[in-house]
Amino acid sequence: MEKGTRVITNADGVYLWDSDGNKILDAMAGLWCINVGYGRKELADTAYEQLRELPYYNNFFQTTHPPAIELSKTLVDISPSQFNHIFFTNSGSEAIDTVVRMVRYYWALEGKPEKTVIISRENAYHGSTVAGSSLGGMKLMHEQGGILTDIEHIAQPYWFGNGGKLSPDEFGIKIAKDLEARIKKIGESRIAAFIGEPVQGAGGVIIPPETYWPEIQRICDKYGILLIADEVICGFGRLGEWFGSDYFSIHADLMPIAKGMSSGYLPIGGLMVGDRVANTLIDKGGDFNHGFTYSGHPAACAVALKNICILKEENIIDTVKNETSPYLQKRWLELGSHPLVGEARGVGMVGALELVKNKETKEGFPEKQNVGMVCRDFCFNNGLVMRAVADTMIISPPLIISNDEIDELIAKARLCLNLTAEKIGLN
Ligand code: PXG
Repeated sequence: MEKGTRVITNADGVYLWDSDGNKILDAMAGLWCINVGYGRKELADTAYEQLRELPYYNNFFQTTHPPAIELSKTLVDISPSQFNHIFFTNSGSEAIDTVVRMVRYYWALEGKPEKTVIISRENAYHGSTVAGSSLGGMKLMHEQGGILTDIEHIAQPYWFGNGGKLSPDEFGIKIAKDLEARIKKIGESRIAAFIGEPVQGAGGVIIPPETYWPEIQRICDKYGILLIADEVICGFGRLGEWFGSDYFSIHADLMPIAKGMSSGYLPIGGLMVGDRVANTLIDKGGDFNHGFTYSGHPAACAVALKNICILKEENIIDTVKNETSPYLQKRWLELGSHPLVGEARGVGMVGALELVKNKETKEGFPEKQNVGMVCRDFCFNNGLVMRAVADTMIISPPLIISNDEIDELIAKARLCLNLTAEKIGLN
């Protein structure tokens, strides 16, 4: 079937326009990344000026340049106190590849080279390079190209889908304890690290119960394994704090970052390296033979720096925390009463709606009915980008969305739920 492709031609604030002239509210912030919104002239100017001043130089061989130095300082400033080093990459996936090499190198330097196993979670998303798709927990991706050895996946903290009769808090503890069980099964001497997104994004906005992260932290601390918080989506204000780790009080050893780091204006990512790992690498290691031609590209660094300045100067993260995200969440949860919605959940500037056939029993629709895609298509055709992950509808709007725009988002989402219910004959 000829599906056709929508061509997005220009954008401003929270809105996109396509080549047919349709105006669309982008409730996905591009791909979870346009945190400061579209149309920021100052970011374009910054890139232009930097490209004229110094378009390229590398960060190898004891060289660097002012944008990389300034951005490093700023990242250290805004991140939790154990992070005093950054390794630049061009994407989240490259940051994840860096994690795998760095974690194993760390343990080798610590005299424990047999500690190579990294534990991740089912349905996690950590990128699409070989390391990223291996650490990710998406079966469909594993079937395409296989996975790296010494990667394990435990259950995800998905209360709506798997909580059964347990309260969210009981379920959070139970699922976190899977980590301990897996450590014991594989053997403590082989386990290098645990990795998780503070809130799972691409997997369908899976928000862990409050008890989950403290229990994960306790287990990582007990066994001395490295804790990696993948902040590619949660970082730079998405949860109303600089990092998801701030929101959940996670004390991570490594934090991959990307996306909101530059609000997507130019590709850049990185791995924030905590003192525990950095000290070993510096004291015991020689050169870490790793890096990319464009790591810490001057224009991308300059834009990321300016983007962080905008987040600070316009008080965007405080506004999200105290004004717009409470409003978004209040309005979003109202959609939970819709006949098609089994659960509405959200935190900060992310949200999910579970579309179900039966609200009481939580029974879902047959996969082939593609209800999520039906709803997503109604959204697109009615001026709203809302994503479908199977039958879970998800949002992650730009952080600068106003309360009026939130009202518009909710009204459009409700309209599309109604149209979906009507189309599939649910009333
Ligand atoms: N970690 C997380 C948590 C991510 O969400 C990556 C790593 C990889 O980043 P790069 O920059 O290499 O893409 C991501 C990326 C989706 C979708 O369908 C999500 C991402 C990428 C593409 C699609 O929601 N997240």
